Amino acid sequence: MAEEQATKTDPAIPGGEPTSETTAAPAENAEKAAKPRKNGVTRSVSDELAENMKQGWADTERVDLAPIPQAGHTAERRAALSARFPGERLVIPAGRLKTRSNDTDYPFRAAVEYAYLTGDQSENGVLVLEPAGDTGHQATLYLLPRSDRENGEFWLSGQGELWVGRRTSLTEAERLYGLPVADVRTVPELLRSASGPVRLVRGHDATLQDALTDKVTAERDEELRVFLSEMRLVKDDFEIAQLTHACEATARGFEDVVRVLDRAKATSERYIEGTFFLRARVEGNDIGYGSICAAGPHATTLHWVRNDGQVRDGELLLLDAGVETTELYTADVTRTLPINGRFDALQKKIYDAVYEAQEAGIAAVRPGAKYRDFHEAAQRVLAERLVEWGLVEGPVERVLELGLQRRWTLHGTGHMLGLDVHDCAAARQETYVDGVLEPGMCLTVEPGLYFQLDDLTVPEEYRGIGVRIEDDILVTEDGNVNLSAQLPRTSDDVESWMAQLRG
Ligand SMILES: [Mn+2]
Repeated sequence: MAEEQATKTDPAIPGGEPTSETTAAPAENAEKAAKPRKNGVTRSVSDELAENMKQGWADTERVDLAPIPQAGHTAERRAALSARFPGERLVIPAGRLKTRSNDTDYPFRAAVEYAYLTGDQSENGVLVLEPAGDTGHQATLYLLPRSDRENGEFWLSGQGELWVGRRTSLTEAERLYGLPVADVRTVPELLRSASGPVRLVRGHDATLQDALTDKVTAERDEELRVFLSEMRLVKDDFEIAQLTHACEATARGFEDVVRVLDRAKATSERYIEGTFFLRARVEGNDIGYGSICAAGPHATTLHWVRNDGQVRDGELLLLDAGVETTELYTADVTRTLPINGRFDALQKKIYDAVYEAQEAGIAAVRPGAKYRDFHEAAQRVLAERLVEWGLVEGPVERVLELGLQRRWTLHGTGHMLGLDVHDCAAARQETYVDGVLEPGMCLTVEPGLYFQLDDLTVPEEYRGIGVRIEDDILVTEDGNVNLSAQLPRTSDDVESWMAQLRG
């Protein structure tokens, strides 16, 4: 009933013309708004109220905006993209809100390709590079404009500014992002009527994919996605500063956790998850991935994110967590901590072996080295220890050749890091896994040993112990820098750090 009344009393609300593609976004919004929203209160709108709500609002346009700090970098990234695809129209969407349930949405996170090329993070945004001149492109950013006061959208639509907050105006966005900005509601029609070759980053915006369905091919679109992934293998100065900040904030989050271990013991692993999340939200945008807060045997489950277990003295806590900055770059750090502050003899033996493997891995990170080198260096150390401990029959060369150590090492030793925790995932094998390290690459080195609770091939005392140490390593001109070195790594340093924090 509220729905009917809202649309009847104000026929100008977008959505009255369902055939017009350019009003698709507001139409959805108007539909949403017309439903009872928030507190289950239904709204009926008199003509007098509708008229009243149109007036008496101050002009809040900002003319004092400076470009975002990475505006120069995003321009360079767009130039590199332009040079790779001359004469082709390139469409890079931010993505849309995803429904969580009924009228609530998941927190929005812009597609990394879009954030990387624009520095913007608005839902529904689209970057279009139109061929211009002989080889270049004209880039235009398409965004949802500020809510219309005249047609009531700003207070009657669920995505109106009164509900979700003020958006930047298109003119403000031009100043912020350093490129022309236009109304995103024109994009589907623009793409439908355009001629010439087009490529789209798929998977983020079904409306654009529909609009381009006859013009794009999966193969050509994949080439665009691969290029944008490979572009990000080498980080620029802005990105390195972001990753550095992400690691610093993450280190503070780990300290927070150590300080509340007693409260975690009184509750559950959730206390650790919540504690780290608080740091991530206050210093950054979010956590970069689901925090793994794995106490005791949970440490042997690689992606333990249920985090609902007990935290007990005498066991280890494997904490794998990262703060994501406001510009969406994430750290990815793991420490394995004795919950009572002291490793026992076996825990220390296993921990020290993983530390030694990580040291060997980090030492193999330098420009010109093969990407695979640090993994192989770390695996060799772990295989040596496993043979030494009598858990697998040597010689070490045989173990490595057959991969027998992998029963307990389980995963690769690292991955690229950046806007995605597993960054550059679409890069081709020859540029990533079979590639060579270059200055500006940032990757994790994270060996581990995991003895499952039900592993009958190891002595009982090993079972239920899992250790991983993970740091974020930047390749430099002459070697590497450990961006997460604020956190201790040796077993002795971990113990004294914990003692200090717990006072
Ligand atoms: Mn990792």
